[in-house]
Amino acid sequence: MCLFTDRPRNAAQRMMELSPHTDLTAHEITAVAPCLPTLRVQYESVAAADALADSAVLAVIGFGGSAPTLTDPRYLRVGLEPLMLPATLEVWRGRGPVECGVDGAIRWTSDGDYTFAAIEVNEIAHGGIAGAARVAYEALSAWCGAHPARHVLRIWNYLDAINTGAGDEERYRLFCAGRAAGMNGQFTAGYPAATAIGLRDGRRVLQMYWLAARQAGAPAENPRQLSAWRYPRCYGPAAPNFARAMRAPTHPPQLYISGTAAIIGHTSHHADDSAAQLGETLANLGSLLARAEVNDKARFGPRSVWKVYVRHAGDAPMLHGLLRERLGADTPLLLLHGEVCRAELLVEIDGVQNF
Ligand code: 3EB
Repeated sequence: MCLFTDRPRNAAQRMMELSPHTDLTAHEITAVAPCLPTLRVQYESVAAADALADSAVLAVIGFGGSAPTLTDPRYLRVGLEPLMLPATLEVWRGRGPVECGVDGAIRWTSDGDYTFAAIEVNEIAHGGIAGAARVAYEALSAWCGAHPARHVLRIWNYLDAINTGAGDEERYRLFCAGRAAGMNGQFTAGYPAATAIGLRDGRRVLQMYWLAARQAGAPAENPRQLSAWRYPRCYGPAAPNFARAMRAPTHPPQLYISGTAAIIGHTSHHADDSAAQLGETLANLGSLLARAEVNDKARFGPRSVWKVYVRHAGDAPMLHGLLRERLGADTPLLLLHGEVCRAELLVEIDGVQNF
């Protein structure tokens, strides 16, 4: 039983509670001056080399052991195995052409409007996952200060064995502590949207990539869920610093949605029932989209893409069936074998909704 006990907040967190960029109403979100074209995020069953031949391509992400290992700086392989569907790449297209660079351990590609950047940090070299997360977020914070497309909209964090360790020694909690230390007051206007998912590759390497833009986005929260940075102490010494979603600075509007699971308030629901957790997760996504809505017809469907992280591969056919029933045949889905950051959570969904 986790009682809600408030934790001391740092100055950045207190500012954020007062920030006009959090807990925005739909009207306020619509009022953010949009200036960028939308990044086109799509799942494509093509060869990576063919996707990379397009000069508008900012990033190509391959999933699992059968995804190629390529040296093109726009390409990243993530160790999560795809489930159910034929091997699919995630392709990001901007306005092109794309410039590439390396700053220390960070490699990036940018079209001037958007930047895709990635870093991998070896845990052993930094005393464990907390040290690796601190180093990764310090590098991100420093990079933000030096790069023109520096407003971070969305971060993905992948780490091995996310639920290993008891209580505050759980690797996810240690990751959160390192992340909070490395952020070091950088995100005073609001945290980016994020995902943190566990791999099972035995490689103790924190892999992080992000999307940043020339103009800041507007974080959005979910009225059905407590903001993660306000989670009480029982979930660990440092709260997870992310926004539930990020409204990109685009016209037409585009919403980047953080990893979303069966959490109401701050409490996990339906332990041991992945179908019920999926229902709760979809209710959370519905509530988030309703809150951020600028066009009431845009909900899921072909103008969105979703990643579904499934803890037990054996649940995938059932979850996929339920998702097709609930979202229809035309909603792009990518099911991945991944571990959610609370041991009792069996499924998590993140995505991008275009309005
Ligand atoms: C949750 O809502 C589920 O630590 O970056 C979702 C999205 C989750 C991002 C993160 C964690 C993170 O608390 C877990």
